[in-house]
Amino acid sequence: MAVPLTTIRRWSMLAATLLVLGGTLAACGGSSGNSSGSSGASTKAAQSSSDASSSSSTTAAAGAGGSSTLAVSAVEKGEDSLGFSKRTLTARAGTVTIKMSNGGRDEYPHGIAIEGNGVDRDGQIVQPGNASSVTLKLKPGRYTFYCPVGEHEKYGMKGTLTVT
Ligand SMILES: [Cu+2]
Repeated sequence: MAVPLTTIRRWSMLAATLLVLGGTLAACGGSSGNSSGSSGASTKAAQSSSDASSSSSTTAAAGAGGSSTLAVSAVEKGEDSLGFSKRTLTARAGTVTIKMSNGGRDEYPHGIAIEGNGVDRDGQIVQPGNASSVTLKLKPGRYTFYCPVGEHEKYGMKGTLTVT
């Protein structure tokens, strides 16, 4: 009699723990100040994937479509003249990653972000000598990639990502 009861308790404890874990994942993150909505929730899940404990539950399946990785570098011509090495990028629909390298001789921190068609996700902001990347599952359409630091987008750190 006691054995099945204990077993049931153990299972319900496990279920409760999983629920709490799931709730924590959804609640934390959000430092980038994105608007709410489904894309916001997935942003948070991806950002917390660095927690070892959550890696198994937050790994998104790639699903249909391919995956592509695009590379750009930050370009600094002056305090108010910034940019990326490319103004246009193209990718096939599916999982798209943009990796932005912030060169070791740069002066400012930079990051890479993608926005458009209901998605908006920021990669990390990194100091010179490091790379920032952002990964999103994208449908065909036009998106903007930009640097989320200060007014860098206004000073030229943006471009068009076309997904076909
Ligand atoms: Cu920047």
